[in-house]
Amino acid sequence: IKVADDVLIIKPIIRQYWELDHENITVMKKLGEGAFGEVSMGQLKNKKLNKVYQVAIKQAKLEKVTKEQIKEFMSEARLMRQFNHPHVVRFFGVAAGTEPLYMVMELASNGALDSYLTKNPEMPMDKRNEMILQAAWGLEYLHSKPVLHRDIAARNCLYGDGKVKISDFGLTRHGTIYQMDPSRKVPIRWLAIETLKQQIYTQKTDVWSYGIMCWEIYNNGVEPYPGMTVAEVNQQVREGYRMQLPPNVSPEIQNLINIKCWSENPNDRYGMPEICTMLQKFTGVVR
Ligand code: ACK
Repeated sequence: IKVADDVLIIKPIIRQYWELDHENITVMKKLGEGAFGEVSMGQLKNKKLNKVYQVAIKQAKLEKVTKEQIKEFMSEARLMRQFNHPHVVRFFGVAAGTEPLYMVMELASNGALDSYLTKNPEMPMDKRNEMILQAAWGLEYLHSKPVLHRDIAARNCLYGDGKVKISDFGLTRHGTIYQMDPSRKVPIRWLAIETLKQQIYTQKTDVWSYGIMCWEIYNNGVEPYPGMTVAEVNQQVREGYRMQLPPNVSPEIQNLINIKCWSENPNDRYGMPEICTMLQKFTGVVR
């Protein structure tokens, strides 16, 4: 196999305990295209425990991806292996002994949250409220690690067994503050005002994006700021423009999103623990 200088990046992880063998992984049906290549459903065998898991498998083909992308794939794997939470997608490991690289994770029966929302427009309000609470639990957990997700959006969550699960940790970083290279492509519609202005990421910018994702959940997965171009969003959010939620969303939740997620001053926003507390009280749903 031609691996050229990428070998240097792959070698150190081969001896890790979370390395899986290709022979224990069966790729079955293709689910879609991810950032690094195909995502498929399949099976993972654990020979010691004599168990077979239904899993999702992300593939990365070395000849098709850049070194930078392989690094991202590996850093995603490295981060994910420390997570253990019902609302964060479970990570089984990486098979990196040969090509293509496999990242193996929990299979979410309903796939990506944005497409689930699009396909199920008749969903009752109670279920939407519970979804935003579940996502809040997942993000609260990540912030407790502490990591910043930096790309909270319905497209980066999964839905399965009645649970929202935060996924796609490609941009996730350890710590509580992160300054990004201004030349990188970013999801403008999900960004907080201070990220638009200064490329700064904090727990409070994740909270803003979480608010945008709540908006998606109440709007059947429609793209945020409908009818506006990215340039218009960038300018108008800086000038104070905020989206409206549908009128049937309860005033408490309207307030939570408008004030506690989208205030211009990050100090006026809630942290994830406060959001969880508020939503638990409001919905009466407990952990
Ligand atoms: O909406 P989908 O079927 O759900 O289309 C996308 C596709 O792969 C490309 O990302 C699906 N997908 C990704 N990860 C998982 C997973 N862990 N479980 C189930 N489906 C997944 C996603």
